[in-house]
Amino acid sequence: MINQEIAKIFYEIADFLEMDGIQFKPYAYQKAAITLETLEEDIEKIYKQGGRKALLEIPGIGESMADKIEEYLKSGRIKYYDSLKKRTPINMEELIQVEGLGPKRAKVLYQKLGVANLKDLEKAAISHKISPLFGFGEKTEKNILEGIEFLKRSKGRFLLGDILPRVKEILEKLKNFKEVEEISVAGSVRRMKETIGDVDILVISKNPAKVMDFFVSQPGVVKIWGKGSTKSSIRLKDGLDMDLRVLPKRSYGAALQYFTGSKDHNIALRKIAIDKGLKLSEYGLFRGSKIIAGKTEEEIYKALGMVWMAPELRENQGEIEASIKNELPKIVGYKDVRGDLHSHSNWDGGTNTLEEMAKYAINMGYEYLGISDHTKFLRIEHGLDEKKLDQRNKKIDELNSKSSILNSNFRLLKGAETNILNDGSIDIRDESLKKLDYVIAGIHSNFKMPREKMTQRMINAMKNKNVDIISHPTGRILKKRDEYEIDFDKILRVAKETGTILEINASPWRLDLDDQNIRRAKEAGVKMVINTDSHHRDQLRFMELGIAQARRGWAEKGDIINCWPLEKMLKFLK
Ligand code: DGT
Ligand code: CA
Ligand code: CA
Repeated sequence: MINQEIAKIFYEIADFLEMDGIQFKPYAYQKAAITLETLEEDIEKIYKQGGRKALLEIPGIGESMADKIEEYLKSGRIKYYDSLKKRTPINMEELIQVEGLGPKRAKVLYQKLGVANLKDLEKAAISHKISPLFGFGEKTEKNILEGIEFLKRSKGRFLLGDILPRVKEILEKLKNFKEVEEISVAGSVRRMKETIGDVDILVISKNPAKVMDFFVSQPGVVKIWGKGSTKSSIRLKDGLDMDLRVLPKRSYGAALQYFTGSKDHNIALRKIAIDKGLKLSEYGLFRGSKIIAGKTEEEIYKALGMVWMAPELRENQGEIEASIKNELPKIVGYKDVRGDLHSHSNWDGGTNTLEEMAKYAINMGYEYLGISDHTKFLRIEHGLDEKKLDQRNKKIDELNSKSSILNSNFRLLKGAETNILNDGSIDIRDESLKKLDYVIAGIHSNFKMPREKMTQRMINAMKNKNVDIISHPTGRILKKRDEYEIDFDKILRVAKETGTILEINASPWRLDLDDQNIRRAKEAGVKMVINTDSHHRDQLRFMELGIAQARRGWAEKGDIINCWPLEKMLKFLK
């Protein structure tokens, strides 16, 4: 989508400006980029229908941003960006992906060593040219090398959050194509895995050739790996591959089961079939040459002595055994979440007002929305001090009391996302925290502490009577930063003791806790909350990604406090 293209350029402009030490302006570009990235509607369509005026009506888009969007829609380029890029011709996007390397450091490396891309950077680090530079040192050089290694490991995989909207779009298009009778996504996308290698799509059609023609002629296709009557593969502009298979009706369920995977799940399933004297393949379940199941997934699992299970569970992590014993968990459903406890308003530099956030949440069918603005340690993000927090609370009370503004069955909750300082203390006074409906605490600095210190830091925070929730508990950033070193078992024990809730952060860049840790938390009897960490109202839609991870971690409604009735949840938080 063109929204994404422009957002990407805005992010880069922000980085170039930050590189030159320019204040505030980068932030405006980042904000506009987030807005574009999360906008539901196509910006080109908005512009065509409402012109420049419609652009200016979008929150976060001012005159200068509207100019640039207009320019890009008309000419396919933004001259301002071109001029910045010409002055410092480096691959900024690639370089700052490396953890610990920001735009300012990238500039130094370019000026001193001519580092323009990731390859140059790796060469410079390996030959120890970076450590002697002023402000860098051996530790930084080592961190850069580690960062590059991390990037290499996650290369070629895409974020589920980036892929899912695109998959939905193409499925919709194919569904409306008259030769398509039935369609489903399979593979890791159907299992809602946090990162995706390629997209697998299955179709029933009597006219495969027409479907294939339609598929390979999608906009954005840069390469056709193969085109046949049963399978075609394409590559899209940004390197994402999609496979499409056309199948006969009688084996659609078998194919769906097979291509949903995971591979490990399939291998275990095939063994069970063999033990029963059967043969399982993507064409069906066979006894000798006779097909005994294949039309639906349900009948295949049933014929194998099992009950059907959600794709999110299919990782061969015990789900097969549980299914045979009919002891599968009743995992949380996509509609079970009643509200979101982690969102940021414009009080702390987020994009939207309290009212705008609330209205969006009401539209999503929520009973409540928790506003958890940043507190003072994060000054760059306008973290609130005690006084400002009080003012914001007053405003929330006002909104709640006026049913003309908000729907009377809906409530805004007063929260904050506080910072856990190095010693585990919280960056804002207890008296302030006591006035809130709930308190989130998270680590936003000093990620590279030794394991024991980091564990103690978090334990100290959990022991604070006012802290209810730990946000993004392991600190990972997908494709960018590993979890910090922490004794997670110990964290779970203390969380259980203190009644602290661990967050399943649904932001597509985090998804933290991950499925494995969710499972461990559940087994330890620790309660969790699925939160989006929205800095823009449209990001409230990330909830789906968090729920998916909860499902992958076998979590049930009882494990997730924002699936509970509001009163019960608030009581638990107190
Ligand atoms: P990805 O694309 O890396 O995110 O992960 P998947 O799970 O989508 O894997 P992909 O696209 O290679 O294959 C789709 C499904 O096809 C996979 O989940 C299970 C099935 N499959 C692929 N290769 C094998 C195999 O060698 N044996 C079995 N039993 N199934 C396989
Ligand atoms: Ca795949
Ligand atoms: Ca594939």
